[in-house]
Amino acid sequence: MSYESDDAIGDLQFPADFLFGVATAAYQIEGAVLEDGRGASIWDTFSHTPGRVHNGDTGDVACDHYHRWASDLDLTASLGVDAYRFSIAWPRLFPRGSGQLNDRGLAFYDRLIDGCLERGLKAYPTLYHWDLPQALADKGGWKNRATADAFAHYAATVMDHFGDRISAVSTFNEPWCSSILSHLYGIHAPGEKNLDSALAVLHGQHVAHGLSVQAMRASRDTVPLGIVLNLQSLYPATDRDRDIEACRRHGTFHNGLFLDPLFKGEYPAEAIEHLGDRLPEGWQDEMRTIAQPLDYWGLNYYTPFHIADANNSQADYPASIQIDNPDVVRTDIGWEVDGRSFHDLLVDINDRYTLPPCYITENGAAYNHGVQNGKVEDQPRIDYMQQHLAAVRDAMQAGVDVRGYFAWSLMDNFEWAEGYNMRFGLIHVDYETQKRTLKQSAHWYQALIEENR
Ligand code: IFM
Repeated sequence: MSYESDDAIGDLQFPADFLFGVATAAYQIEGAVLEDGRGASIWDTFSHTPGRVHNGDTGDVACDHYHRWASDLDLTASLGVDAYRFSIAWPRLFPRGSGQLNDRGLAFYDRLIDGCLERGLKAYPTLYHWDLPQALADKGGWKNRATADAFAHYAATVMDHFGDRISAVSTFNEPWCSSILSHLYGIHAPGEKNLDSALAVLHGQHVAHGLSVQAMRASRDTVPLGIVLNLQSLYPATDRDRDIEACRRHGTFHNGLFLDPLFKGEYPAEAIEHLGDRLPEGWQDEMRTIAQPLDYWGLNYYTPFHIADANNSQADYPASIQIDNPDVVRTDIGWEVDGRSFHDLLVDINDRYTLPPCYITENGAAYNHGVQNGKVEDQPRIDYMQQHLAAVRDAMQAGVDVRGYFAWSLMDNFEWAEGYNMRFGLIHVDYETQKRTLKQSAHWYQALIEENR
């Protein structure tokens, strides 16, 4: 199914107070991993482990944003966006995750946040975009309750220090990735493949989220707090009953294990029936801590999934598999392009949960166009964004309370296990020279924002 949209910029009208932004994350752009007292994170370890990241790429230098933040913010402001979403590297503030606070780490984010405000950009930091301090990982990481306590302390420190200058704080970015993708599928750091570990990490992160919300509110209760989820838009691969049923189970596992505890204070009953004895002992006592009232939630959205039954009686719940549809448009990373699925997901989640207002905290496409004659002609990215912004607009017309949209990403960057091989930026980065070039899509986004003023 494709989402037919011939919307011109003029048709992409949003309310006057709708927020337009761009997003990045610390390890993907900062580089300078050994500078000013920063400690190591699990992504330093992982990317330096042979065979983990495409081409052996690491975030050691990345976009050198740690040194180029001022000119990068100039470029960000030149797009006309209202807000900049970035993440704070926990190991820059607490090199060992807890204990000694590193003033030089704080000073970097002081410069960055003040730099945003000087340029009229609202600052939207995220606390955890996957760079767990290695020192905490060495003691069990998210499986150790002490990590959740350390995270709450780090969150309170961020709020104490920056709370007077930031517009919102997201606790976690895509906890699905830092639990399931990292501990069950082994694709992201630390690269484990173990369902029990994945469930322990998932629960540990939920607890850390709840504790951090409490700690930040105790520090300052005026800054909006939320969490960013990468929910999946799911379709049965066939109309056979067993695939329809597998698709439902898949949603319970991959979406329900996040939405239900965070917004209802419980895990889905069916997931508990199958997996309850594999959650960490005493999990029941922590559900109230997890389900803190939030001021907003963030949705990161890229692509739909088609799901079939695993046809394997030995498979763990949800015993589902993903099927690739051959006849679809795909981005360079191989992800299906389908704006309709974005609309469907927004409407479906809105119908099934009582949620605070939503921000689209990431949306974008990997296309690897290079610079030719000083230009980057990336029309497919424009088509993608156009289709997905139309989906947001239509979902809002259908009653979903969406308050803003952050394009992923401000600039090409370290795309995790894909290294520098996949480019999601509105701005092209030449990694040899660190030269930035605004792509055609950046100019298009600029014009769209201008049109909406
Ligand atoms: O680059 C990532 C980002 O860090 C988290 N969301 C998905 C993006 C594209 O894979």
